[in-house]
Amino acid sequence: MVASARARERYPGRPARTSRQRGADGHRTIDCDTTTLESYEPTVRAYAPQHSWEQMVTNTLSETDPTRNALSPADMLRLYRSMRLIAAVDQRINQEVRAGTLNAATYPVRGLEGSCAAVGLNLRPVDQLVSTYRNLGDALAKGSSLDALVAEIYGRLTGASKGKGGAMHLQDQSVGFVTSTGIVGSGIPIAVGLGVAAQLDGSDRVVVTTFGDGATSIGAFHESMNLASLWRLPVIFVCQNNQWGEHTPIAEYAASTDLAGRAAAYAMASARVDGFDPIATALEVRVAVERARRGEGPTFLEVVTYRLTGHSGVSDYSYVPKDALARALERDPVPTFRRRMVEQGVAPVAEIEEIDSQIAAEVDAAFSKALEEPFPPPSERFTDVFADERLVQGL
Ligand SMILES: Cc1ncc(C[n+]2csc(CCOP(=O)(O)OP(=O)(O)O)c2C)c(N)n1
Ligand SMILES: [Mg+2]
Repeated sequence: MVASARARERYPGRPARTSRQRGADGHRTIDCDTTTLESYEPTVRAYAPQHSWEQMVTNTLSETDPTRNALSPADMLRLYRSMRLIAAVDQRINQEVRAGTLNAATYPVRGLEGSCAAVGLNLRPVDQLVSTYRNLGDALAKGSSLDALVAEIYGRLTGASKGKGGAMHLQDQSVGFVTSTGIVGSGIPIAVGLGVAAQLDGSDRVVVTTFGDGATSIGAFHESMNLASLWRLPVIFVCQNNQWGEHTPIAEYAASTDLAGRAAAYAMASARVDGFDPIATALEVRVAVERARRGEGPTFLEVVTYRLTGHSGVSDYSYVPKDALARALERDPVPTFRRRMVEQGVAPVAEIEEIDSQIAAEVDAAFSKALEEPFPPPSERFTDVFADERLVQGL
């Protein structure tokens, strides 16, 4: 059996790409299936290489896209609720860290609330999400249990990982929030592996991986993009471009700041979208999810935002130019979206206020409860650490 036929038998869900034949002159030629190739056309939708984040944001598709308000009021309220929850938990964590009452490695998500909520809005529990250390918004938007998440951050036994993962390694398998990783770019190949599994299962699960702008300069990013496009995997690469990799601005570490454009090298569909606009982002994510579910392969989304805080915990960020930060803060996603919903009459102000106070109460309750929970006992120290526990027990 020739290799391509064998591959098709083993991986029935994978679309055929090319078959190789010997040409009349004895050289190898490639016989392409043109219908397949047509749908491989990269569709980089809206980008222009820019170095200023404001230019990047204002040049996005969302500014001109006639569908930019095409979300139902119910979906807008779901988006707002999710954003508000993310912001409330993020603020509370920062407050506790600053007060010295929470000792954990935390990474603020202020500025990312809309883009995280936009991803969550379009995924089902069976769909999977792989995140980074900056994982709080992803975890909550994917539907992680608030109590289990807060208990995990405090290292308690009732945490989603029995207190052994902590803030940096949040996960909640019950809602498809598969894992978070601390090594820049390392979640990306994990998501591609999950995409292979979804394809081999013949399921319509989609996998989303989120990562920072810095991760696009990591080798694993490029290997993953190539394989995902080659095998047309149901994976969506969501790059949260906050313009900074730790203390270094993007233009100082990336030869090209045109991140969406990188997808073209792998013949992958891509779009750049204003991440401070949750509606525009949700619509782009929706297109990508629908493509993936239809078996049309991966999409790269560059979600342009700005880091509104320090890199980690409550760290100093005096190195961030004051004027750029001030302009970005004018578009702080939660208050901006709230104002927009009120102006457009999406819901009465009283209903929005009710959401705000409900969330404040839920967050208070989760933080109080976590402090009452026990720490894991010493007998738990080796469980769930290795697949084969005999390795650590010396058996
Ligand atoms: C492979 C690797 N190199 C360096 C680090 C240290 N480090 C942690 S976060 C970070 C910045 C990454 O920036 P980006 O990918 O843009 O994500 P952001 O923190 O801005 O969300 C770096 C360099 C790491 N964790 N892993
Ligand atoms: Mg970054």
